[in-house]
Order: sequence, then structure tokens, then C-alpha cells
Amino acid sequence: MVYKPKLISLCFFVIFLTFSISSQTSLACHLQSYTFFTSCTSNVPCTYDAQCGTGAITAYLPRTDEGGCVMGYIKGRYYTGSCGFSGGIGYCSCGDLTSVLDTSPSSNGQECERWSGRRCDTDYEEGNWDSSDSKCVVCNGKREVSYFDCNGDYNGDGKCESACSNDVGSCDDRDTGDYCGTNGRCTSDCSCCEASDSDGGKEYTVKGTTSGYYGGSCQSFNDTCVLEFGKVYLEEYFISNRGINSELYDCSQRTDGLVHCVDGRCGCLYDSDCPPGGTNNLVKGKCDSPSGTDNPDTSGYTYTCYWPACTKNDECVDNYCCDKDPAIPAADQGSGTCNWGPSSSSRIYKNKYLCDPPEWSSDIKTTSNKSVLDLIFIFFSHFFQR
Ligand SMILES: [Ca+2]
Ligand SMILES: [Ca+2]
Ligand SMILES: [Ca+2]
Ligand SMILES: [Ca+2]
Repeated sequence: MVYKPKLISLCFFVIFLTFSISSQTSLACHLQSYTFFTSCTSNVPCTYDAQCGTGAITAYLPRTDEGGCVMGYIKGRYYTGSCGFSGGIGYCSCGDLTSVLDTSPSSNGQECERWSGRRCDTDYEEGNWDSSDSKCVVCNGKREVSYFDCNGDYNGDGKCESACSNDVGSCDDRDTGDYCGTNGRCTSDCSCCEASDSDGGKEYTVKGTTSGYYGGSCQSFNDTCVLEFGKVYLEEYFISNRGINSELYDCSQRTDGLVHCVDGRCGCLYDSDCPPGGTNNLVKGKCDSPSGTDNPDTSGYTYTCYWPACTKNDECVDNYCCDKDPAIPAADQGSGTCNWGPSSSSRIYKNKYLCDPPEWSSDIKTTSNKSVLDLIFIFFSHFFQR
């Protein structure tokens, strides 16, 4: 007798528990389908629901049941509309614009939701659908920080995620420094930094601009002259491993006359820096620079050697002569090349002298000297004859 009420209570509890468990399995969180409309007009006569709106679609809403979990994917915002009867006459009644769901995802970045908890509404979480990894991710800026499903919450990989931002492009599911695009690497800001070098790499005679990944961001550097260890070097930038790299280059080891670092490249400063060039490699080089001979054909200073046609003998290397030297009679002048050197005796002018054959002037000199002597001789011989 004493224990009877407790026994009854226990029986009721067991019955309640059994009912509770069975109702939870049969009434677990789920998505219920409804008809929605893109537009809806209230208070118009109707006989059935579809007359109240246009653009009817089937979509879902979470049903609040006794626990469990369900995932939904935002389809858009639509109206509910229903035909309600009062006194035998139907009138349309429209609901508010409502976010409705699909049961499966359809696009990258689509908003995804999880409904769970005691009545499917105590634990709500939302994220973005990552279609490449098939998961609902939680974003921090352009990166995935975590993801979730009905089995739990997980740490994200922290990588750039196109489901989080439209700016991620080819860096989706990649981290800072990872390869992307055709010749790029991802920056810390999740953009793909493509590498390029205007002078094609290590071109020491051209001032180049190199752009690409450097230290987590996209940067650009110009080849430049730097003072290091008491000497001026060329700091040459180039692309390496899809990023920017650089080296110090000593222009003075060159043999083409471009022996100084000038304005981000190897160049000449003085005419003496330039080796012989031009026709037959016999023309002395000139440097288009303030300390050299400015080349009027190029505006400003290019700090490069050039070899114009010669106009006089000293513009040719030692022991060679210019066929346009002013000492040559105009009728015999050439187009301005250095020749008539000892290595080509057949080309010595008139086959007699180097650069200054007597035919150019000595005949005239001899004639004038002789006439003066003649006058003196004539003058004195005049006295002796007396
Ligand atoms: Ca992704
Ligand atoms: Ca370069
Ligand atoms: Ca260069
Ligand atoms: Ca110039």
C-alpha cells in the first residue's frame, strides 16, 4: 500500500518516456513544402490559392518539431498567398515576404542554414555553401574559419573561399603564397597576383619593371642602382618561383662598354667606355651621356654607345683613316667609313701615305716655295750679271 503511488508514478514516467522518444523520431526537424508566389494580391475574390499570386514555386520552411536537425538552403524571398472563405465567399490573403528554403544547395556562396535543438529552433546557425568542398562554411572576411552540418561543428582550413567573397577568384581553397592563375600566387588578401617582368628577367642593359608576389602581397619594383659595399651595383629584379627575386649585378665586368650602373641598367658614362664599332669595327664609340657625346638622334641621354659615320681621321681607331676627312679633296671623299689601315695596304689612299698623302696638299706648297726662291735667284742673278 505504501509503495503503490510511487509504482503508478514510475509507470506513468515510463509511458511518457516511451511516448516522448517515439514522438521525437516521428516528429524530428524537417522541411515542409509549400507553394509561394513572386507577387500576391490581397482581398481579391478567389476559389483556390493559386489565383492569389503569380510566379508560383514550391519551396520549404523548417517545421519546429521535437528535436533533431535539418539543413536548408536559401532559395529567395517569396510571398505566401491563400484563398480563405467566409460566408461561402473566398478572398485572397497574402503573407509577408519570407525567406524560403530548398532541401539541397544549388550554387556556390548560397546561404545555408541549420535548424536543430529541442524544438528545432534553439540551435540555429547560418553559413555559405562551399560548392568545391561541399560544406556549409562560416566566413571571416574572405576566408573560411569553420563549417558545420547536422553532425557537428568543425574547424575550417582558414583558406581563401569563394563562397565567402566574389573577389577570391582563382584563389578559392588556396592559402597565402599558393599558386593560382597562369603564373600567379595568392596574396594574404586572397587575390591572385600574376607575375610579370617588362625586360623578360635578367636583362642588365634594360631598366625593367617586375611585378608579382612578394612578402604576402602584390608588389612592383624597378631595376635600380644601389650603393653597396662602397660600390654602385645594379639591383636587377626578376621572376623566380612566380614571385619577385633580385640580385646585385656588377656592370663593370662587362666588355661592351656598358660598365656603369646608370638609371637602373648598365650603361656608359664616357666616350672612352665604348669599344670600337660601326663599319669594320673601326669607328671609335661615343657615349650618349652628359660626360660623353650626346647623340642628337635620341632625345635626352640614353647612356648607350653609338657609332656614327666618321667625319675626320681621329674618329677612327689608331692607324686608320676616315674617307671623309676634310683634308681629302671633295671629289675623292667617301661616305664616312674608317679604312686605309696598315692591315689593308691595298686601300691606302693613292698607295703612298697613311691618312695624309702629299697629293692632298704638298704639290701646292712646293710650287709656292719654289716661286719665292726663283724670285730671289732672279733678283741676285740680276746683280751678278751686271
Ligand atoms: Ca571553395
Ligand atoms: Ca628584370
Ligand atoms: Ca633589367
Ligand atoms: Ca641623346
